[in-house]
Amino acid sequence: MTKFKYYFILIITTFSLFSCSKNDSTEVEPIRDFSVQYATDITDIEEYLKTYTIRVVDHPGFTDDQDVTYTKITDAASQPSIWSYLNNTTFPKLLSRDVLLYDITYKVYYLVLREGVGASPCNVDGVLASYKGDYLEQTIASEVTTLTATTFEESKYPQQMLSLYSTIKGWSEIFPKFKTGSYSTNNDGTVSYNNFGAGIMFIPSGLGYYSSGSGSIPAYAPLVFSFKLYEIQRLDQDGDGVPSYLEDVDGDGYMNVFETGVLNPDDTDGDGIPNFVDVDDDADGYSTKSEINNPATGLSYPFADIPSCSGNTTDSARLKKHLDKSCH
Ligand SMILES: [Ca+2]
Ligand SMILES: [Ca+2]
Ligand SMILES: [Ca+2]
Ligand SMILES: [Ca+2]
Repeated sequence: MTKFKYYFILIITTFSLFSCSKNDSTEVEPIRDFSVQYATDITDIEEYLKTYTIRVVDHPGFTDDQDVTYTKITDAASQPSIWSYLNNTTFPKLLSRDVLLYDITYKVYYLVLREGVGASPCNVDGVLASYKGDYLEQTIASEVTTLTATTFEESKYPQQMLSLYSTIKGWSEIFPKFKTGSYSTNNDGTVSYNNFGAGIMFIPSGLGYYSSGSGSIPAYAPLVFSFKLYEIQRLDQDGDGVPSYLEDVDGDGYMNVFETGVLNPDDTDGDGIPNFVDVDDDADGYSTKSEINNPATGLSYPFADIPSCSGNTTDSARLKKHLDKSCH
């Protein structure tokens, strides 16, 4: 009898759970598998590269210089595809960068219209940039699927620096491949930019907004950004007095952030916290800020003048004391 009672309760419970989920009208789609979505995205991006052509404004000194318009190819003979610039020896030049994130290697294509002549940001610096963003999606009309690109944002006159540390991953991976230009102040106080880096990046959704989308950008949409890099701002994320780009130990322009246990070339003491966000880079118990302080002036040494443990300040290959655990 007790046994029967137990089964009865179990059946009721099971049924009520089942009917509950059945009546649930707001079903949430589980987040898609990243590798499956990436395969879809890269197919769409490559289709876009092969079926669209660009027109670039050449108007030095004016705000529309290097503006880009995209057009779907209707005449292959007169309209070169973006793909036709792949590994070109002159500009425009279509290149790609492999980005490893959560065990997936994303290929990010970027078109270099112009490299620029100034300095490159590292991947955690601030950038003053104008940009136009499009998202890609497959739309179905009359049972025909078509890849479409929709512009969601255009920022022609940048007012503020954007930190690559907090933008989408795609931006922080591609901006370091470009340089700023030169600028001059006009009589009316406005600034003219010349010879700045300009390009287009093609970002899989896993390095963009992925399942969340953003504003009018749908979930899982690959993004196409044309951009111009006007100025950079060197940031110091850990506030130790050494700008982050000078905490890039292997000098590749990227502050790597890896999971603990993975050898990170930008993490001197190997504690899993890369130097640019580690206040004690060599784990000697003394903060970097205190180690690079010049007792004669009470100020931080300029980076190039930070001495080694033995006091050497001229050997360019010396290990600076804030990275040497044997002194402080
Ligand atoms: Ca720093
Ligand atoms: Ca690095
Ligand atoms: Ca560290
Ligand atoms: Ca230290």
